Amino acid sequence: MKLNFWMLTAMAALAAPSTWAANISVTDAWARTTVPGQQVSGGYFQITSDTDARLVKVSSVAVPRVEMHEMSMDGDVMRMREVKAIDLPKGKTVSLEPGGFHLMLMTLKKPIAAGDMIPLTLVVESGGKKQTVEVKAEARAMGGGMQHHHH
Ligand SMILES: [Cu+2]
Repeated sequence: MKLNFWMLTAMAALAAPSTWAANISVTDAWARTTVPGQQVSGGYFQITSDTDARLVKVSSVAVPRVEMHEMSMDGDVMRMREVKAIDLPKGKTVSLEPGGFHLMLMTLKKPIAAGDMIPLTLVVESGGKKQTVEVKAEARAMGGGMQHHHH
């Protein structure tokens, strides 16, 4: 009985949005296609929370390692660094895009082809609690010269 109770509780928690949970909307999720041998790609999306929150982790069952990075200008040199969290101010759309915050999809085992759907699990923290948001990023080729080098 005890086991059943906890199982039901766990299922209910998964099924029903709790009252504390932030309302997170993620749009235009995409990932960059890669060529054979390339082990690193970038992931991007727009995310909005209806309450002050922070994106604290992103993972994917399809990608061995996912990091959150920020690109910024250091003098006239573009640099990027890993960030532990991305702030999601209430009601503000935060863009992960080439040249700013982005996901780094690392240690890829096989190339990402155009049209591939990359599942992403976002962990968002608000009011000291965490919730997950499932997103699918569609792989697209990106033209233009800005290469995303590994560190
Ligand atoms: Cu990066």
